[in-house]
Amino acid sequence: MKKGAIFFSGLAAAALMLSVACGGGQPAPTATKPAATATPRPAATTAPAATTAPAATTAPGPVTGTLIEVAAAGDQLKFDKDKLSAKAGTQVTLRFKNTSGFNLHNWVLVQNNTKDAVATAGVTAGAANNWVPANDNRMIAHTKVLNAGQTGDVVFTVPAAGKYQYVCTFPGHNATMFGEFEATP
Ligand SMILES: [Cu+2]
Repeated sequence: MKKGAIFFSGLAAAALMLSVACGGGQPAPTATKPAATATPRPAATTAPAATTAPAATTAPGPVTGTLIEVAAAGDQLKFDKDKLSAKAGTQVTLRFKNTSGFNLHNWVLVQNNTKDAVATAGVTAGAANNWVPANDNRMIAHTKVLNAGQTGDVVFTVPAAGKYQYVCTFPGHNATMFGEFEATP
């Protein structure tokens, strides 16, 4: 009896040492980590896909977020407002009325002090691309080119607080047809 009990406890101790040596406790915590980080990822990636849906139009559509209106100053190569503002991070529907009787115009929101460079790149892009460059990170949002008398919307998220510019990139208009866009905190 005594010998057997010692032998048994010796085996139990050896088994315990083995399980410790194998690090039996380690796989459990590492297995729970990926499960915890995997769940927030799909939720975060589905959100931007849904917000990119609204596109620029050549007719007034439903308003998403705050409506901001701007127009051409009649037949002048100018906007009727030289300053616009909106709260950073909010959604806005910018509605641009081309009140001209004959001029074509667009409304393009760009990084500060880049209006002329973006307009030059827009000329290269051509009429088929609404006189705006493709995939240009200086450009934040833009309407389509609107014919005389047309009204168009573009829905976008206001960028980080700071100063930006808006400009018409139709060839030859950017020198006079622009304004300041302030994203307020
Ligand atoms: Cu114009």
